[in-house]
Amino acid sequence: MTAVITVAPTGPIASKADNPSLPTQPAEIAEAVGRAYELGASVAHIHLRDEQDRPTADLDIARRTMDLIAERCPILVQMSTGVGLSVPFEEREKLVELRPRMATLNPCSMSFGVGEFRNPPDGVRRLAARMRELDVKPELEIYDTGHLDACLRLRDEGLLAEPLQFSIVLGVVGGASATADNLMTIVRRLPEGAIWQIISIGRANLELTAMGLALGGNARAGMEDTLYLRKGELTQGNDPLVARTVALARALDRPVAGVQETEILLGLPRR
Ligand code: KMH
Ligand code: ZN
Repeated sequence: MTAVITVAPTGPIASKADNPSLPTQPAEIAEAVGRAYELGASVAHIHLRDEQDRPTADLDIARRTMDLIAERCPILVQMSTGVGLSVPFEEREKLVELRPRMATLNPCSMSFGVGEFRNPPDGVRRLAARMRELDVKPELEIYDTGHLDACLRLRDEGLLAEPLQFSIVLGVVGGASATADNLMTIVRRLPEGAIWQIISIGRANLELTAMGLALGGNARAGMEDTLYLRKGELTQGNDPLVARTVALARALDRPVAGVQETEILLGLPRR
């Protein structure tokens, strides 16, 4: 069965000092996303940075980035409402007003590395309801089993439409660690008909991405998740990470899905 590959080119944490090939400005992000599309990605998970490369929810920067991507390729934009640890939730949630096809919904507050990732329950409900009104499909980012339970409560409150689309995010310091056992535990608990992808942060990125694909999940690739192609070797941009993940899928006899097929597989509201 086909696999949906998402590119996550930037993320909220790394800087060009960590890896000089990190795309941070709108034109750089659009270029990286365009190349990822040509390599087989059909979804782009977008974090925005301001002129000083700091995480931002600035709507003008968001609009410009989305426009530049749309000029380059028809990839489906999945806007991060996680944005960055330093950006208030009340600013982050405004990003869905631009009506990207998808946006992330992080159901729980948590420790996140050395910082705190704030997702207040009333704000999460408000954002879920607004996304439903705007036909923006939530990509549910779960970092532990309790986050899955929180999403099921949102569904039972009528705030999330089926099929639920999960990212199982492992390896964040503050969430479940990136182990095969944790992946299996969460996959086993997903509700019937759920769609999911593996996001493995850091050292175990390759192994758990391969495992997630082998289990029938979709997969994410990009410098948000790892700055290294292999131990001690910085990746030269997002291309090698995307190309490797596409190759993993194909090696597992899972062709990668194009944009139209992805819209159906992810249950995106028709526009
Ligand atoms: N913003 C990070 C703290 C998301 O994209 O919604 C977590 C994150 C999740 O990147
Ligand atoms: Zn993100």
